[in-house]
Amino acid sequence: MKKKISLLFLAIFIVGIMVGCGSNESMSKKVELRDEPVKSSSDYGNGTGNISSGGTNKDNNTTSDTLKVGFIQTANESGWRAAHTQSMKDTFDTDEYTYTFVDGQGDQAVQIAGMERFIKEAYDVIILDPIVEEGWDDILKKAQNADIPVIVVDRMVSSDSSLYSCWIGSDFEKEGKDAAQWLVDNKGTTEAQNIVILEGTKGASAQLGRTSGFDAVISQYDNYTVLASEDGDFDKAKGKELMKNYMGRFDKIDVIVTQNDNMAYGVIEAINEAGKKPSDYTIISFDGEANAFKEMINGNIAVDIECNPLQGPTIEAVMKKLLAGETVEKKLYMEEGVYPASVAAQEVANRKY
Ligand code: GZL
Repeated sequence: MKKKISLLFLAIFIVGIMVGCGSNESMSKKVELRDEPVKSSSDYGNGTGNISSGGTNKDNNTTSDTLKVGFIQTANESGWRAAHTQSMKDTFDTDEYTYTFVDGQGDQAVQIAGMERFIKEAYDVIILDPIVEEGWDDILKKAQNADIPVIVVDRMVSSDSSLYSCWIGSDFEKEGKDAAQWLVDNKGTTEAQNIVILEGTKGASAQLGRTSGFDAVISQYDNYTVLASEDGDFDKAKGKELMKNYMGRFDKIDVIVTQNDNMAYGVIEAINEAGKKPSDYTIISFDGEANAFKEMINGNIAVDIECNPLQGPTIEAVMKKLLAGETVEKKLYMEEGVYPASVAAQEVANRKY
């Protein structure tokens, strides 16, 4: 009798394992998105745009003989931005520097106040990521008169290039052209395609370049019609609202261009909440975040145009050349690629932001 019971338990145990494996095999291929939130500005600055200092040496005292490097960031509006800020912190918040970070809070006045303070405190270098391109001449002249080199990064200023040492960032015009060329290469030049565009923060270099680059290519083909191209401010919630607005205004949308991944996440939510599927559209996004690669694996985004935020080491190398009196390129572009959904599964593990 005992033998029969133990055989029965063994059989149940074996069946249980097989069912478990089976359920593993049949597990949905849906890739879970990272659930840690984008860090808020207060994770970096003290949230009020005031200066938060770093760069302490081993015994936690700030030494006066280390190079004083001040970095003024735009805000913390996206995962891309958080990665950019982290790259700068990893590079400059070390014993080699007295590193001070200013959270621009999305406000040019806060950024300018940060520059005023770095000039007053005679910093050795100021690194600026300008929220918008206009309105920098006066403060750049002030820094120049104080003999403090300014390195502009990521976004550009419209000021004359004699007012700053150099610029390091992405070729936004090329990013826009690459997006349009991918679309033409993959959707052809005959079938009618209605496009809606969700633009980034108005006046930001990324918004200006991606918009003009995309238009320069797509306007050459009669089968593509841009129904609307409006400001989503690089923000997920605003992108979601704008997509809802677009879906209410237009009966037929084929292509959705979001000028950063955060707005793409908002677009995907809006489409799902409308009872539709993101895969019913061709969604083209920018930045190349790991979460966007997961959306490509899940069939929600068709292609992502990379915009590399890991600029810290490049900026440090250029800064050292500058301070050593060597000549540096006035413009230095980051290495970037175009990632269609077909490569997302093999690439997602390599994404560093
Ligand atoms: C691009 C950068 C843009 C990103 C957005 O270099 O300025 O700002 O594409 C971010 O995600 O908000």
